[in-house]
Amino acid sequence: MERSEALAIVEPYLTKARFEHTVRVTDTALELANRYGGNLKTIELAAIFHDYAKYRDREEMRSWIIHEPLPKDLLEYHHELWHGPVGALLVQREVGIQDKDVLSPIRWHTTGKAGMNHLEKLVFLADYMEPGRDFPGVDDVRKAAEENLDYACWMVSKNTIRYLVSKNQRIYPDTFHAYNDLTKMMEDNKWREAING
Ligand code: DGI
Ligand code: FE
Ligand code: FE
Repeated sequence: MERSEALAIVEPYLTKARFEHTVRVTDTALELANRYGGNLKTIELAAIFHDYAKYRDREEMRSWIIHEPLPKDLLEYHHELWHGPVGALLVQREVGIQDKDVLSPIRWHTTGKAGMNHLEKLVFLADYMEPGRDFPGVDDVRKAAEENLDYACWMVSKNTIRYLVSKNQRIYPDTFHAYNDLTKMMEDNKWREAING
């Protein structure tokens, strides 16, 4: 599927601001793929559709989670988490994309998980650091993204958990699993000074 066709499918489901975010995530993911590798067509489609379900009705998403083979524990956590797993399902059902390499980055883009694959990391990171984002610490993530993909993802994971704690929010287990897994990777890669600094 061509970029323009994919964007035309997603646009009606998003607000103008979210559509512009989607375009920036796509360009950022493609820049990361140029640096770190990855199939450009696959990464482009995953990025374009990553927020496909963002504005679906909450009760509709709840119903998908209840009736489809999606983790039921999602229902115990903030509904903001639902658009990733439900999005992957609907992109498969409604758009007809069957490629697992496109669907899984959509599935995991909000929480991350342990053992993220390369494309999952690219979308996870691009969603966080696209040029329209203004999170505290985002410039450090952008700098890290020029050096080491895992290190940058680790910072995203850490910043997200810190933010959620500051908001007294529950943290979904996969969000912790992503952090623990990336922290272990940093230790194994002797990035201790980055962790301690
Ligand atoms: O859809 P976007 O706004 O582009 O970005 P996103 O899908 O990464 O994140 C949506 C929100 O989800 C963001 O504010 C962080 C939040 N989030 C990520 N992990 C968790 C979480 N919220 C809760 N409550 N628990 C989590 O584990
Ligand atoms: Fe999202
Ligand atoms: Fe997004």
